[in-house]
Amino acid sequence: MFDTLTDSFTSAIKKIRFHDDEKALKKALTELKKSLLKADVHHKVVKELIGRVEIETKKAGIGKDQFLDAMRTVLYDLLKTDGNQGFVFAANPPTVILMTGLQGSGKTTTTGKLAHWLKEQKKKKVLVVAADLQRMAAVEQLRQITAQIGVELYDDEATKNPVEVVQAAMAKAKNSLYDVVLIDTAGRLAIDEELMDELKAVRDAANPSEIFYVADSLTGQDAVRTAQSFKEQIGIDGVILSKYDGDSKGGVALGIASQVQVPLRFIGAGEKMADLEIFIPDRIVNRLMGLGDIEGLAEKTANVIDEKQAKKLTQKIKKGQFNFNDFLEQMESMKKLGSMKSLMGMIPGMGNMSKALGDLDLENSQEIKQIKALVSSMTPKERENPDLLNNSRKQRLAKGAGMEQMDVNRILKQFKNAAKMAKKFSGKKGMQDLQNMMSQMQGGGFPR
Ligand SMILES: Nc1nc2c(ncn2[C@@H]2O[C@H](COP(=O)(O)OP(=O)(O)O)[C@@H](O)[C@H]2O)c(=O)[nH]1
Ligand SMILES: [Mg+2]
Repeated sequence: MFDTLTDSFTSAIKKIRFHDDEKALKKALTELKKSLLKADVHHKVVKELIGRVEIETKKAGIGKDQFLDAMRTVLYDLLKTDGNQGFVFAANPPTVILMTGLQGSGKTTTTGKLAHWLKEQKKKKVLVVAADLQRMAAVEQLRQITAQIGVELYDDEATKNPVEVVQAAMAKAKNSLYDVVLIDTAGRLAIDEELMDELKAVRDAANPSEIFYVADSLTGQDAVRTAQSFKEQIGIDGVILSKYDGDSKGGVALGIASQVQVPLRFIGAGEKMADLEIFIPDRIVNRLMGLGDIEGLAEKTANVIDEKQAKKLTQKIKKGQFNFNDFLEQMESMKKLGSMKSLMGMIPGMGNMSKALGDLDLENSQEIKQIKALVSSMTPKERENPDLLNNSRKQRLAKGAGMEQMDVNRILKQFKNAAKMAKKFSGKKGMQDLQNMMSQMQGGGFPR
């Protein structure tokens, strides 16, 4: 999901050696600056980031580890803005969220995604409220979305007054003990007084726990400006960036929180209901630096397999026991997880590969089919411990899966490396190990 940004950071990191001089630092920073600007990060944000990384690195002594540390600290400060992070439940349910934004920004879709996320990941009872009565099709769109995800909708086509709808919906939510109420509102193509007046009336009727602003990331800096106006006029507590999968360069995600001074809470990257990711600054920092996000991956997986299984899996990864049986199981569940691109970015060491594998179609990819064919012909014991495979077994497996023995060796080796890497980075010492490894690599890529 953050390919462009991650590329910018990882290639800057590679430019600095374990011990290095000011010239190298300058060179790395200049390059980082260029690529961030190219990715559409606002120039003031870039300036601030580069300046602080330079100061912090010099303070600690120029070298790869210090550079990494400085970047991590500065990025974290940049992304972490005062206010709630992720999704916060109100002390007294229901938690009421008012969804706002311009027309076409992705409010209705995002309301559906958020409802889906709350239902599947947090096991909450959610009521979605259709308070966009401006467009004829708006209620119908929400009806289809909520039916698809199996979440209840409150709508009332007898009235054109969103305030009435919201009042009735709130009464229902309280009586029927809903955990969360998500209110989808009308937008306009641009900010106007009428819209703001309607929103204020709806806001006062709903008395929301939080107001989310949905910003279309494809509109770049415009998204930042409109978010600022919404903040001034009705007050917003969080931003959700939508359409992050589009060909936007992604830079807006880096600057929006610090520019608007409101935390970025979620990112929507795709048209499917599962394509919503929670934005937690310290996890994102790791991903931006190409270090993956084991925690996020485990959570996302828990959405599809159950929580116990996900814990077991994390434990297995930590102990280096992740095997081909787990792999097959994961492949099956991953189909339900939304876009491959965002998943790959969460796997340590795989960030670089996410571009290549980004549009991989799990069901139809030749490579995955081969791996599956290969794994299916192994005995359960062999899947647990591929080291049991001797040459003649490998040869037979290759034949069975329609490949050369060379391919079998390659797949086994890749798998072993991936499992090793995952283990390494999932432990408490993971980040330290990674830094050490990167310093030793001196500009090389991750070993495959
Ligand atoms: N590719 C992509 N399309 C999105 C995303 N979010 C919303 N859309 C599309 O953007 C269009 C407008 O979305 P909608 O939710 O109706 O916007 P609203 O007017 O703010 O309610 C629809 O065609 C959605 O499918 C996203 O994250 N990725
Ligand atoms: Mg809408």
